[in-house]
Amino acid sequence: TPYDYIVVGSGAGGLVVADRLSETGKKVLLLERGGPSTWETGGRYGPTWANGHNLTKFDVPGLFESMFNDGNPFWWCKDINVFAGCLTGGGTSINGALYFLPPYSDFAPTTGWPVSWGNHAPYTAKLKARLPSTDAPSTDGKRYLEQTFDVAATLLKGQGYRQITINDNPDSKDHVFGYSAYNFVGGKRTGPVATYLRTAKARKNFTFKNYVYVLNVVRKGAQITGVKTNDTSLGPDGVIPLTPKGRVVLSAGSFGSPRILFRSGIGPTDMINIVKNDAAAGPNLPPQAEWINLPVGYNVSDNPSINLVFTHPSVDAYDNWAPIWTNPRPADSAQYLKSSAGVFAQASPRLNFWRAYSGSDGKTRWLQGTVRPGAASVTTSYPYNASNIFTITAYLSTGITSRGRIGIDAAMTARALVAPWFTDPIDKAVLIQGLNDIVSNIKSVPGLTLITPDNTTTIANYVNNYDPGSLNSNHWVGSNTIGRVVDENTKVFNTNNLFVVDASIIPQMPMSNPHATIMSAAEQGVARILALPGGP
Ligand code: 6FA
Ligand code: ABL
Repeated sequence: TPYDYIVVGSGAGGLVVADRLSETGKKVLLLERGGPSTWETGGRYGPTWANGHNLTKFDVPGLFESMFNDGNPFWWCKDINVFAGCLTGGGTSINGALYFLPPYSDFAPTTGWPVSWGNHAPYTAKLKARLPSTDAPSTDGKRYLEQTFDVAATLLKGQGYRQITINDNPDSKDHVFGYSAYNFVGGKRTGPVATYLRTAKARKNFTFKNYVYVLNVVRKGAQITGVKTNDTSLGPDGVIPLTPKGRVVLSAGSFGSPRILFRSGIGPTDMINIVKNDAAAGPNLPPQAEWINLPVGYNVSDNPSINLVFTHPSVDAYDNWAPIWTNPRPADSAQYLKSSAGVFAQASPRLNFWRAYSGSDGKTRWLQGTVRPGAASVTTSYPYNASNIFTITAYLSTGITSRGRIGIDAAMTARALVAPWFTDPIDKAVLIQGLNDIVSNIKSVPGLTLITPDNTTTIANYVNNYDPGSLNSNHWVGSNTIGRVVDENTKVFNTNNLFVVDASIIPQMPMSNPHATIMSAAEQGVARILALPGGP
């Protein structure tokens, strides 16, 4: 059966879009390549300690760190060579759920947005109304495992930082810190899955399908007539048609949406030629005369980030989160099962901070920091007490000038063809300065020791020798930049009825971990799609 709207991908962008489209009563189909995630969506992958409680890995916030050391990590996209969630909820079902409402600059013309997008406030207000934030996610209102907050707060106050409630002051982003903010509700992962998807599913005109992989859009010149999927039960050759005035919205993420465009004959010629040479995908391309040349995959950014690892005698490293899946601290798992309270009601971060820097080119760049117990890796010549370790990750965000490129290889794996970090050495210089500032007054905090890098390595050498892949922050944006690939209504240039709404349209690094900004952008994008004449 034909649909008025087909939305591809159930992540941060796609769920907002699909829910708002379905509010209008039009026939909406949401296709997700992955399987279920939280219990509510049909997911059943939970720790044995939670048996009988209807809880999965994706429901319990305190299981977040176990995403990275599981024997069967079925939630990662296998054909994207960096972390990306391929399941109901996309990234929002596996991420740290840090949730920071956007400041003005996230949508300002100076960061590349069309002028008409400048006032994000009504859209962010809609988001906030559906999905509130909290910086005390435990249901008893208490905060747990706060030693790293206290140590880092002392350190930062010595550098002129002041404490705020982060989401009460979204535009205060210089020399500020606060308790980490999340979109957990009732001590559980909530995100767009337990809000937008829930309301969409309650509507008769809305259909959601898991395990459907969209290969390409079917088009005749500028007109999209449907999508081609891997599921031949859905239509001849797996093609699902649109109604005559129907529209497709791609929300397959910063790697997934460009790949679908390439496979639909939209993008740079070198990428479409890779598709053409693929035995399976090539025959689905439109004739070469109908290829649409757009800079899909260019102007990509991701925060360059560097981890500093410390010890402090007061810190409980929480066994570096290693036992949480199979052998948690009994009092903590019991408390969570009883009342959705305690350590397991929160992901690992405890404190976030921001500071503005001006670079030698006169441009302002913002640094964001995240503090958490434990560490992903330790390299040190010091003896140290592993039960006291904690990490400060420093991310360079809004204002970075480095850019990379996303594309596909011959195996059709989506990857960075040009890594986006430090292509401009001034970004690197600013991050080095920021890291030096973070440790500048370390001696004023008794017992605080920097162990990675240790005192045989300068910060500058540490950054210069950092494994480039480890600079990845999982915050990829820009591969379908608004104004270059899509117009200000999020419509792909030179098409009649193809739209993109996800992280890929964002022209430059948002201020913070980006999923709140992506959802605000989706609220605004879908409002524009609905307001645009000519639709169903
Ligand atoms: N962002 C935050 O704001 N706070 C965080 O704490 C945070 N943490 C993480 C994190 O810990 C990790 C490990 C990762 C990978 C990301 C994190 N992020 C965080 C970033 C945030 O999750 C992403 O920026 C955000 O989810 C991106 O939203 P998008 O809507 O652009 O894209 P998604 O990846 O969420 O969703 C795409 C969906 O499309 C997926 O469900 C995918 O399965 C589906 N899809 C892709 N190709 C498809 C196809 N061909 N057919 C059908 N479905 C497809
Ligand atoms: C984010 O926004 C980042 O994308 C994640 O990388 C980060 O989680 C979360 N938020 C929480 O701050 C980190 C984990 O804490 C590490 O254990 C892990 O090694 C790293 O992600 C992998 O990128």
